[in-house]
Amino acid sequence: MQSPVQKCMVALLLLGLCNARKGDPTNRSRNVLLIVADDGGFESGVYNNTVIKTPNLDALAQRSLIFRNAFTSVSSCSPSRASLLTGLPQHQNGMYGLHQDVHHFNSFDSVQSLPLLLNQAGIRTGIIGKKHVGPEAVYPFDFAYTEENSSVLQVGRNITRIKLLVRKFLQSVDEKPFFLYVAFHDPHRCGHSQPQYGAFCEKFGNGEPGMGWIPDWKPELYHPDQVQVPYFVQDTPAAREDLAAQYTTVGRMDQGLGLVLEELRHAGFHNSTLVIYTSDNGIPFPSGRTNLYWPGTAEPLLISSPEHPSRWGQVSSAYISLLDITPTILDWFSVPYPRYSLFGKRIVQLTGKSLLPALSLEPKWRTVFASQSLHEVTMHYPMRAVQHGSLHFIHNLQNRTSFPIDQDFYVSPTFQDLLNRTQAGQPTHWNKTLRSYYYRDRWELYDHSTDPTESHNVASDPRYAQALEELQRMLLKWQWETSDPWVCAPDGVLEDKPVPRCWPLHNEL
Ligand SMILES: *[C@@H]1O[C@H](CO)[C@@H](O)[C@H](O)[C@H]1NC(C)=O
Ligand SMILES: *[C@@H]1O[C@H](CO)[C@@H](O)[C@H](O)[C@H]1NC(C)=O
Ligand SMILES: *[C@@H]1O[C@H](CO)[C@@H](O)[C@H](O)[C@H]1NC(C)=O
Ligand SMILES: *[C@@H]1O[C@H](CO)[C@@H](O)[C@H](O)[C@H]1NC(C)=O
Ligand SMILES: *[C@@H]1O[C@H](CO)[C@@H](O)[C@H](O)[C@H]1NC(C)=O
Ligand SMILES: *[C@@H]1O[C@H](CO)[C@@H](O)[C@H](O)[C@H]1NC(C)=O
Ligand SMILES: *[C@@H]1O[C@H](CO)[C@@H](O)[C@H](O)[C@H]1NC(C)=O
Ligand SMILES: *[C@@H]1O[C@H](CO)[C@@H](O)[C@H](O)[C@H]1NC(C)=O
Ligand SMILES: [Ca+2]
Repeated sequence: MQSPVQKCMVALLLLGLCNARKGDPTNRSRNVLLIVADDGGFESGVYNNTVIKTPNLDALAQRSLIFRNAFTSVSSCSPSRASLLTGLPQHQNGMYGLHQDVHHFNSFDSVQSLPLLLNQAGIRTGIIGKKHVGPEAVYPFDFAYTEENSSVLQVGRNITRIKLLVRKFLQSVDEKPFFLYVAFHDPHRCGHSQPQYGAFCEKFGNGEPGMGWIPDWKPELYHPDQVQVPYFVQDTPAAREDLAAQYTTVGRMDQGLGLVLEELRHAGFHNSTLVIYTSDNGIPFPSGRTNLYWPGTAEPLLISSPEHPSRWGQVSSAYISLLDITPTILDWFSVPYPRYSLFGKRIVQLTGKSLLPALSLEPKWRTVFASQSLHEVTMHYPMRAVQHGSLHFIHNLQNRTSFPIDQDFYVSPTFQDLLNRTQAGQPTHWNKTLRSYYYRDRWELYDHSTDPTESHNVASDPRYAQALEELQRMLLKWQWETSDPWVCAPDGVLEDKPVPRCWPLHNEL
């Protein structure tokens, strides 16, 4: 029997890590702290919202490279987290939709995830907050306080509890480097699960009767008149009130982030830890979460490296995918991606890239891909998309069916307001109609250089014919490279033998 330490040494030797660490004259240990917001967006000072108070995010940004063109590859919680932790899009890692309850999606058993690879390389791993991925064997963590064995409100929204758990993790680290993943449940909606705490759980722990108390939280309240209504949300009293509640919850997360970073500093890891802040999917408003439009996929992304101060506080325009996070963290730890296949002989390859070079020099990255299949199990609405510079192209594989609405968003004040106004024939003050939201063109192409709000679909404009063809080609190439089972949909059937190819259905699509 080998002791865990011996096993680790063997693993390290196999990966050539022991040599690398010995050969490194500074022998500095390198750690990673990954902080992920749940349904967080651009409600922060660093992203130029001038109303909301997010002093801790803003301070982190002063020690970070700030990305303005970062995108999730999928606008749904479990699929996004699985993609973040594997570097593989949802259609390749198997997490096609939500993990919990009846939805029951899981990644394939043989997927080699980031926590698994880091664990094998002798790096201590921890997760605090919302995990929402499985199976356990694919996503193992040495230290885990998640919804699987705690209350998600406590480990995901109670910032005092989170602070104490981070402290516990940091006190228990040995000489090994660590990867700590703090996954806030804030600022996710609450109306569907715990309406007593408000639409965004903005009252949870505020000290009022029945709300409990979070000792470290000083709630910031906002008046509905104050909020900045994004272009994709209707400007009505109901939506403004919804946004004001969201701001208060973002404020709790911001204060939590401050506490987490203070724990890191206090434990002496401030100068050896790569800190990454992002969110899993767009905000839960129309065109946001569950959509591949800009509001559904654009994410905040701050990367703070103590070793790369030259670009601190700068804003990068490079196009970044959250599929790049796994390659970035592997690069930081010098852990190679293994050679293996999931099905058949095809070797799994990461299509993302390490973002570390961007910390020194502005890169020319211009292309990101996206892929969504479901959210809830009933919400099959496959979409594939590519952004290349200012062009955003979306393929709605099954556009003849109505775009599905999830349970959580359905009961939200903003969506109820849209339904009520539409039913009553009142002005919605919305940029879309329910009809146009439910029924979409199969091909959507938006040119951000002239149309930043994605209001005009130019897919059938002859001036974009060549660009459209090129984008379709790029997208299909990526689908083949990432073994997308939907690659032939909606007008063909994929047959793997003798060589994978699409056979026509003649279904007039
Ligand atoms: C590198 O640091 C580790 C942990 O502090 C220590 O055990 C090891 O001896 C150091 N190696 C060298 C070559 O200094
Ligand atoms: C915020 O606005 C300023 C001034 O327009 C701009 O220079 C900066 O890049 C913006 N920041 C982000 C993150 O977009
Ligand atoms: C949750 O699991 C971790 C081990 O992963 C364990 O240390 C911790 O005590 C558990 N917490 C609860 C509340 O059961
Ligand atoms: C938050 O956690 C702290 C520390 O565990 C606890 O004292 C407090 O009661 C919790 N607050 C709520 C609202 O659950
Ligand atoms: C922090 O790390 C950087 C790069 O490794 C080093 O140059 C700097 O001296 C360190 N600062 C402190 C206060 O240790
Ligand atoms: C779906 O896309 C096709 C092709 O662009 C279009 O003709 C049709 O109107 C779209 N919508 C529906 C509901 O079929
Ligand atoms: C929508 O209408 C229902 C039924 O009349 C009402 O109960 C609800 O408060 C309304 N919600 C909004 C946000 O207008
Ligand atoms: C949506 O709103 C934006 C900003 O107000 C505007 O530029 C755009 O033209 C609007 N789109 C539609 C379809 O009305
Ligand atoms: Ca989410």
